[in-house]
Amino acid sequence: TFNYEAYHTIDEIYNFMDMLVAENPNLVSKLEIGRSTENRPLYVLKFSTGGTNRPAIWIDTGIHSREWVTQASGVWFAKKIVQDHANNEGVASILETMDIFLEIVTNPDGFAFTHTTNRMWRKTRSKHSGSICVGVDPNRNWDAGFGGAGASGNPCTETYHGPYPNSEPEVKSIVDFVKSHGNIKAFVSIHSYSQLLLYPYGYTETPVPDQQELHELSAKAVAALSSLHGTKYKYGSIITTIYQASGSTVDWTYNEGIKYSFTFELRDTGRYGFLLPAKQIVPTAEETWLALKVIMEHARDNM
Ligand code: 0X9
Ligand code: ZN
Repeated sequence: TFNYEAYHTIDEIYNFMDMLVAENPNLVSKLEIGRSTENRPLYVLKFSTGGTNRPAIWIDTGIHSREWVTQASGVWFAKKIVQDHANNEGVASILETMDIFLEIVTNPDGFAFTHTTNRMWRKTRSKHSGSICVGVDPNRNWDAGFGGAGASGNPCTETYHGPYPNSEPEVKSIVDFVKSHGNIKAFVSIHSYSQLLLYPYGYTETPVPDQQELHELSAKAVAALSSLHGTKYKYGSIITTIYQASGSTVDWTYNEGIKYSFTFELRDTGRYGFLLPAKQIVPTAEETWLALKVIMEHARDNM
């Protein structure tokens, strides 16, 4: 049986996904939306009780590979969805009308590299002519304010935006999936750390048209999160709350028409940072789930 209180390798997580599908074939399926630079499959778990192309929630974890509590939380979310459905509680009611898509290992090459070579690897593992440096920041590679302030054109930096938008197959595969699906109502991209709930924009100070609704929804989500263990979160737009970041995921999804586009920065605030002790995985996932449920229910009730 799977240990949710430990960090796992990519093989262990891929095995977990196959087990979950095998044990719950009427709820869970596994899609391959593309391949990484190093040809690893990009798997997305689909949770669906039926219908065709139902309105959907997207959740991704681990787009920055070193943010290990996020992939670990993604695994816990997958199990939680299955359990809630079996017990007809929690997210079960959402699954009556909506599908959930969950990409746990969104940057598999980077994640493998954090296990084999460099625990602090953030980027993808693509190569670039004219530079010895490897990797693109997959949270600067999206086609929203691409190449603007808050990203770098230098391949040797941690925020290198890449040669052109969607140059990274890990990003392009999601872009293609979102466009071809066409019915995604909420998109949540999960990072660590800093304890923040953020909504667009990151590339411009111009507030989004839905700023007030997103701000109020953030307040509710953060209140739910904090109610469990007292973890304190701040919330607001990316640019006003953390810093300017161009070409980031949720700016693109928002501009694509997905109103409920959010990014989390999970625990902690810097004591352990990316090296969050495994003892904190389950509490982190549990509290985050309460906020996710608020966002999912709001999306369902406002579509
Ligand atoms: O710099 C980032 O990409 C994010 N922080 S992290 O430490 N996880 O790297 C913050 C950027 C704001 N988030 C999004 N725009 N999604
Ligand atoms: Zn990140």
